[in-house]
Amino acid sequence: MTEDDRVMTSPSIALDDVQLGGQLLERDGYVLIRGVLSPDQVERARDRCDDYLLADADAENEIEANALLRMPEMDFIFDARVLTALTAWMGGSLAYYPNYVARLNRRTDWHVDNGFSPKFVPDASHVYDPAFRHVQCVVYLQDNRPGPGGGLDVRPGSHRWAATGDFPDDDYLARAYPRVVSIDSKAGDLIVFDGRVMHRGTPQDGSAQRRKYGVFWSASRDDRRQIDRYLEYFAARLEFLRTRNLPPEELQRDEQRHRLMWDVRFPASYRPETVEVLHRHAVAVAEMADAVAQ
Ligand SMILES: O=C(O)CCC(=O)C(=O)O
Repeated sequence: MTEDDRVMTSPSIALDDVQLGGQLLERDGYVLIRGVLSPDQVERARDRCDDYLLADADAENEIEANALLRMPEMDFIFDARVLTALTAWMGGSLAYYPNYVARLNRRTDWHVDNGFSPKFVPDASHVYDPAFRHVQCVVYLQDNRPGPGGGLDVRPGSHRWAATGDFPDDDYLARAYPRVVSIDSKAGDLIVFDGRVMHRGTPQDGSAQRRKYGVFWSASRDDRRQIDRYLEYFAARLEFLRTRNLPPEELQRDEQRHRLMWDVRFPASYRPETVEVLHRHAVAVAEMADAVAQ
């Protein structure tokens, strides 16, 4: 199968189809949840991004966590229905992380997120653990379409490299999981994917009418070892970045974002409404300081 054979479709659920969502997440390594934001919420979130992010339509830029957490337009991250679904999918408990970020023009090629790859994590035993539950969440604020792009491509089932004890080498994964799905997301849908799944930003041919925005956050089960490994990865992230020969502006942007993650504190950095809903749903809120406090 070639890249041109990729399919632009995916099973999707409504936010209250929690049971089906869990089955799809386990089987495919991702799930598409329709309409988590209303069209009006999408426009308000886009307006906020327009105000905050660079006017240059081609540049890459981001809103770091502390700023994002102050924006009521981003409250969908803490929607009670989202917390309920994530808690079920994580096996009955939930932890959130300080890496909230809104991105303009993030464009990635095929990869497994470094935070879950034994290539980048010194102790990766937890990603092979059958009880591993860690997902990345993203809401794109435009439709995903072949050509203009605007969303995410995945290789369904590719999170299973861990179940077979494999090492997620990129070439190996592309061969072992040749089927490519370009997730048919609309603006305001939520995509939840297993941290180990191979994915990329949908390629863009430059014909997009709207700036590309995505709002990203991370969630896992509330488990000390899993939380610590991910925080340790972030603490060591700058070292990883330096070994990847990134252009200086990209390095600086990522360095700044990771430095600022240390300032995300609970409850001080969160809006009072958010603190209340996180308490009500018993969400464990991980902080970078926990990474060094042991
Ligand atoms: O390019 C995108 O939209 C996806 C972002 C992504 O995969 C990443 O930041 O790891």
